[in-house]
Amino acid sequence: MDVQTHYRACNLCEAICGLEIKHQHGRVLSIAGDRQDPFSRGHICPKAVGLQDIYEDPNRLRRPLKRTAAGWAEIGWEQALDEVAARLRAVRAQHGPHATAWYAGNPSVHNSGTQLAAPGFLRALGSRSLFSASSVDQLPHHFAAWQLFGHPLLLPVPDLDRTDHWLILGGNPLVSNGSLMTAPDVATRLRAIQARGGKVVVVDPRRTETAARADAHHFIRPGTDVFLLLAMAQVLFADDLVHLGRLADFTDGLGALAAAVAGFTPERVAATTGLEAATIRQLARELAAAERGVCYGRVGVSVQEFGGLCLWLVSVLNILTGRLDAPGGAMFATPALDVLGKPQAYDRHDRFRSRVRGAAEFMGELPVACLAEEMLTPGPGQLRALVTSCGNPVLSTPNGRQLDAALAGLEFMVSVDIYLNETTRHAHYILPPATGLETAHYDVAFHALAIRNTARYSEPLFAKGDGARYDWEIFEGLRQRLGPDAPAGPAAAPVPENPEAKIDLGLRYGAYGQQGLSLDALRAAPHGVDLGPLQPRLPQALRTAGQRIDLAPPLFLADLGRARGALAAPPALAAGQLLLVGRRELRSNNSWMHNAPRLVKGRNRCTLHLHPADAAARHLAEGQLVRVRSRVGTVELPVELTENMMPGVASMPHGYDHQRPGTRLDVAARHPGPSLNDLTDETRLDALTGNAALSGVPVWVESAGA
Ligand SMILES: Nc1nc2c(c(=O)[nH]1)N[C@H]1C(S)=C(S)[C@@H](COP(=O)(O)OP(=O)(O)OC[C@H]3O[C@@H](n4cnc5c(=O)[nH]c(N)nc54)[C@H](O)[C@@H]3O)O[C@H]1N2
Ligand SMILES: Nc1nc2c(c(=O)[nH]1)N[C@H]1C(S)=C(S)[C@@H](COP(=O)(O)OP(=O)(O)OC[C@H]3O[C@@H](n4cnc5c(=O)[nH]c(N)nc54)[C@H](O)[C@@H]3O)O[C@H]1N2
Ligand code: SF4
Ligand SMILES: [Mo]
Repeated sequence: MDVQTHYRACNLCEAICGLEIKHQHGRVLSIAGDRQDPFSRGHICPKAVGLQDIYEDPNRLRRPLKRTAAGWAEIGWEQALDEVAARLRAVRAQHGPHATAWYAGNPSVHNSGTQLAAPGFLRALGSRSLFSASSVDQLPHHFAAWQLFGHPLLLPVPDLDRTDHWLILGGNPLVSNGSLMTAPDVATRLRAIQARGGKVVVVDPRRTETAARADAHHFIRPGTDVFLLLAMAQVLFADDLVHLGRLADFTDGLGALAAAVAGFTPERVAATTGLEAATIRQLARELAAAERGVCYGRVGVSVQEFGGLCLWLVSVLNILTGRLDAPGGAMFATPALDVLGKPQAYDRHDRFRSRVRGAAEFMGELPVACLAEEMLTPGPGQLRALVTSCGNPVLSTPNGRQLDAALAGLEFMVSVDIYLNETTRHAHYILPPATGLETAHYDVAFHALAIRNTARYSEPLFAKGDGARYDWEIFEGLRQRLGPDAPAGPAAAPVPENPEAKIDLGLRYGAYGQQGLSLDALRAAPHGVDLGPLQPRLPQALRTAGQRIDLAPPLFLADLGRARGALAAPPALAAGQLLLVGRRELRSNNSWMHNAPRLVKGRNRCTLHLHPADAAARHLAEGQLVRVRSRVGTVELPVELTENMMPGVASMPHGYDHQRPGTRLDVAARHPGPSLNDLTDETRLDALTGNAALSGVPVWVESAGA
């Protein structure tokens, strides 16, 4: 057979780059960017080749595993689904439906099969003990979208291709390739802003790879962005720079907002944030003065104690300057497949609370920072079982060691996952779906968050392996065995609902259905279709009462009390303490791609970055092994000295520690690195949204020999 070419979208991150894959005899020969993809235009990052590594990885699970007295045993799918369903039903019968928890990890949203089929399984499971990576990532974004625009999934994205001024807080898109902003090839788009005379400004406690390409960078003390943003709003009012434009017709609460921010002058917040008052004024005035400008905040401002307020204020700045829903500002995509549901009032907040800590539910979820305590604390309602899908919470959630211990004590655990890793080693069964190059893909989530309207469907490159199952077949198999009308014994042969039918239906009834968009139309366009630049959608798209925006929602105004308290009495650091923040690396992807040989080769990337002055004060030299200690744990790793860190701040990547026994990760286990989440503290939370405050953890750093 000749060499063949396959085109598909990469599903490893939010950028959904088009790939051109050469293959022959069932083997990948090369992976390159698809230059005919109208959106990504040939761009890829080094992680794309990881798709080949995952496909070929001998450690990747291909058959269900069952824990036995003699170790892991491979079993057949029907046996696995029957036994897992029976165990889940037994826990439900003995302890009630809510005693089984669910954790959905990051790749859930990068898999159309999981995304479309897991909800049916969850309905059959009937538990409200639902947890996901959202509460270590982006609940503040959803909370602000719900309060301002009426639905947590109505997330505005920066219109990069038309803006002249891009203010970035707590995001490093040159490395992460963008988040809650699907924008393949950020580097080129960023250069284009500068080429048309625009400006890019970064606010971050680290001079990041993005900051290095920006026109300006300002250090900020971790966790204090709320004060910067409040002061910027204050400056807009004080300097008469508020111009709502057409937003004025459907925006309320301007007076209440002005009153709420009045006390937060730049002078009042300067010392706390570490920014000069003049710099804060300049940031606000430049944003307002730009022809087209946009403020964008991401993980760094979301995973902190005032994450909800921060993401509210990011949108507030865009509204006050009239840039919401305007070209070059913050706009809403018009996705070809829209999953928003019926336009009814959104009420999924605080309908119930977590048992131990009393944390409020949001979007049907509880904060994952509460997961371990719900398993470890005895009493009625204690969690007894766990289902994980696409997640490695032992490495990804705060105080991972505590969760590690809690999982070991569960009555039952099952993981839908492709690796035997730090989390799934505690499972009684592991159900591995076909993945990556073996699956069809339509990006349900990220076309809806893209900076340009596009749609792309990918056929599987290779048939799934003999006897393998797709993720949606697994969830459908469990759903049918779990529902109220499911037979007690083995189920009849499942008749799964194919996700492709759902995608086709969604496309036909979607915004471009009348123009003929359907699954067949996308199949005929293997490089994807361009549906044009973002279009203004307000006020029609608003899901709020009367389709109006309230700039000053009571929940945010009430939460300002917490911020005022923190400004009046900042949490004191003990002598010698530093603040620890996270760091992403280009060749690493959260906790799970360290078993890809092409990605982990080279130097050790799991290092502690420290400013030379902080190192000198502790008598630490470049490369030395240091001990980092927080309230919850201690880890050791080498230190790298760099002026790119703000003095008083240290950074290290998350997702490491593959040395734990019982995993099957031959490549990853050879590469050192402790887990950042053995230091992060499960008690630090954004009280408003339930998101973990992973950033700004107080730590001590000393020589490991001390
Ligand atoms: N301290 C700190 N902690 C963080 C962060 C941080 O910045 N700092 N970032 C947070 C963020 S933003 C996120 S999103 C989370 C991510 O944390 P998680 O939700 O744990 O997600 P991943 O680490 O990406 O783990 C992916 C898991 O999915 C499995 N997997 C991969 N592909 C598939 C597939 O196709 N099907 C199935 N069933 N499984 C698959 C992998 O084997 C792995 O177990 O981490 C969070 N944790
Ligand atoms: N290569 C690679 N790409 C990825 C991932 C990966 O692990 N590796 N993960 C993917 C996932 S799940 C996500 S959610 C996205 C995240 O995408 P981004 O949000 O771009 O992620 P980060 O690179 O973590 O950027 C967060 C920045 O916030 C800064 N920061 C920390 N604390 C604060 C603070 O208090 N204030 C301010 N202003 N800044 C602060 C950090 O120094 C860091 O530069 O990336 C995705 N892409
Ligand atoms: S940027 Fe993201 S989508 Fe693009 S090739 Fe890299 S991992 Fe894949
Ligand atoms: Mo994430």
